[in-house]
Amino acid sequence: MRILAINDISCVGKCSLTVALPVLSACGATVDILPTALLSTHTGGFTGYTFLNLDDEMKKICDHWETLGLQYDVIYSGYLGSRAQIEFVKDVKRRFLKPDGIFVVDPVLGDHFQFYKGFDESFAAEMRTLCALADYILPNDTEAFLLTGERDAVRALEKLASICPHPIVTGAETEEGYFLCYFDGAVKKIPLNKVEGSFHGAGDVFASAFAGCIGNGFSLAESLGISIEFCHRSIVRTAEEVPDKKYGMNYEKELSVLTDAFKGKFRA
Ligand code: PXL
Repeated sequence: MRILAINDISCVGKCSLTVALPVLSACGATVDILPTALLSTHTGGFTGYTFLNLDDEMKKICDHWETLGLQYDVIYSGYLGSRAQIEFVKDVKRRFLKPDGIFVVDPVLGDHFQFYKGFDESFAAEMRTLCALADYILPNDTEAFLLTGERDAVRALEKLASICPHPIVTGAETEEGYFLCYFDGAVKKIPLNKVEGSFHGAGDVFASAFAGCIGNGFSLAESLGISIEFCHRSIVRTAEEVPDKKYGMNYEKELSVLTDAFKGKFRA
């Protein structure tokens, strides 16, 4: 299974491509990368970080790839550095996704009901147009709100289901409890064990595992089950081991959740 991960390289802080590469490799995938930006750290909690937008380089990289005839089973996009990049990713999907390939979009916009630095309403509106081309989207509760204007995660999910067949809202807090909700012909809910605290990079850990599972032929419910288990164990470990959560998740020693799940299951 060959997957293209489109995301930034944050050199420190364990998110985006530095997470996608090892996690997808543990899922047995051949992972190619299209970096969107190069940062000294991610933008969540660090100050003074460097940011190099790779808009022009992405175009050159893709023009070269076209001469190689590359085609992907899965394209998984995450952090995009500009509105122009969102447009470009639509083009990448058209050029490089196999006709029966799967397009997974993590619409990275924000957390704690706020935009990440550099993003705004017009960026969210553009991101919605990318979500409309996806088979699966994985917003957190904040992103579901920023995409739909609905604070209630289930109502947001219902709105998202009108633009994408399989929206998945990764953390919904209601009076009923804490759960992941997803749409698969109808709204479905999976209860989650909440660990107190904020875990930077959890969305990337989860989305990378999900893309690896769904691309390898696991069902939607199976893919969610495996990714939730992997992400939850990584969060528990991070809560115990990482004093400063902006340095990201200690997911590495939990990769066996994925390698075990994938025993005998790898697509060529
Ligand atoms: O994990 C999401 C993410 C990805 N990439 C960059 C970020 C963030 C969240 O802060 O800053 C650069």
